[in-house]
Amino acid sequence: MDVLDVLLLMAGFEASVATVCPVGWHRYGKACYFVVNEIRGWHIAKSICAASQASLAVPNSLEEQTFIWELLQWEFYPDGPGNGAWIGCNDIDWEGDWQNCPLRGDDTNAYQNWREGKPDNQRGGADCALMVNSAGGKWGNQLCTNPRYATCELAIIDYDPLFCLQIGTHGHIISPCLTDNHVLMEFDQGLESCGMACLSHPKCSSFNLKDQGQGKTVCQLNDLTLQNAADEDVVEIENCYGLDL
Ligand SMILES: [Ca+2]
Ligand SMILES: [Ca+2]
Repeated sequence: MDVLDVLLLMAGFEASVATVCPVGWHRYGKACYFVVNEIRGWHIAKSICAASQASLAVPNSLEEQTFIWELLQWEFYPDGPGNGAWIGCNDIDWEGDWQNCPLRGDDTNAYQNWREGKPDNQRGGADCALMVNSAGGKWGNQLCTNPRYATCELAIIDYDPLFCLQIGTHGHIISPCLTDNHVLMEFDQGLESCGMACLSHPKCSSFNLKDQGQGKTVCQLNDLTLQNAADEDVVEIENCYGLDL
């Protein structure tokens, strides 16, 4: 066989399921985001997120801020999220002690995006932060009871995927590829990026890496799972399952 066929499977299918975003959520980096498309007070919005084991989103970088803001723009195209969308920053417990976000002027280098003059303590209790539509997403603070949209953030379990590679006595990887009719997509990628692509694809449960020669590999993402395989094809190697086709 001049084509090196490799079968790679993530360790534990349940673990890999937990690392993809639920339907309707949007992946960015190591988190999934969901727009609460109804106007609610900050505490209710927080509990809506909590119902999905998520928290109100906290932008921790310019890139994350931009992603969340563009998601809101997309969700509420073309006018944006009305009077704004709650984020997780608040000084509910102690006036001026902003949880999850630094206070304006904080010198820790933690990301902040307060609009001019914010946060303040207008009307004696503007304890919850939001992305302000009219300020291009910069943060303001308002009464927590104000009805606003919101964005939830769900961290993805961060683990190093473990791959099963069956190595023959000659040192080559000998596992055969999965059947072609389970391929979701294919593209040129190396081992690590192919595995990461599979992790971030909601339907990917396994992948092939085909050696095309001259150092080139093709990555195929598959939707084949153990449920699709005949019992006699499944092999278990320590913590990993593979398909012995
Ligand atoms: Ca965040
Ligand atoms: Ca306050």
